[in-house]
Amino acid sequence: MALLNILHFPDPRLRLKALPVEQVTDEIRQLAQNMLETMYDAPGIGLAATQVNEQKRIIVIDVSEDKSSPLFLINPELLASQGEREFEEGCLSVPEAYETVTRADTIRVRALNLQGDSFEMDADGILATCIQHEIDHLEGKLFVDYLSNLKRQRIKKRLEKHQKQKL
Ligand code: GNR
Ligand code: NI
Repeated sequence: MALLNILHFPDPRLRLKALPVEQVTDEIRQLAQNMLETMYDAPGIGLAATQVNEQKRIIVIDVSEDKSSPLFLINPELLASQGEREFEEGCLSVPEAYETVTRADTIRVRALNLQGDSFEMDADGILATCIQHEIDHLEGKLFVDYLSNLKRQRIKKRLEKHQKQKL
């Protein structure tokens, strides 16, 4: 197991579109487990491979209080979405920014599990929000893209300043 480095906005690598996983190999399983460990360590409720500089369509999620419900979604597809729901979102790639985003309230998703088997699931509430947030990452999209230009620029300036202090 290993902790992976999480990229921060406005890193251009967060804008890359992830490629489908052709086969769920031991290497993919290892990456997914390392992503889960990195997410728990952060701590966060979801992580997309794009955030750890891997352009592969892999998502890990656990919205439980006690790390009891890890969920691995490989090549996730949004099959259906219904309704609207506002949620205060944050992102491990956009530290210390929390803003309200409107997304679908109920979704149906198809994905491969760690065994490489296809499955479908319905989600609502925070799980539905999180899955949509993570699928966005695989498309190179961030929650700040839903905000006004002014808000996004403010967040960008603040994080760029942070980044410079570390160099
Ligand atoms: O940890 C996270 N919390 C969160 C809260 C509201 C909506 C989405 C999220 S996902 C985020 C972790 C993350 O950045 N995943 O990409
Ligand atoms: Ni995120």
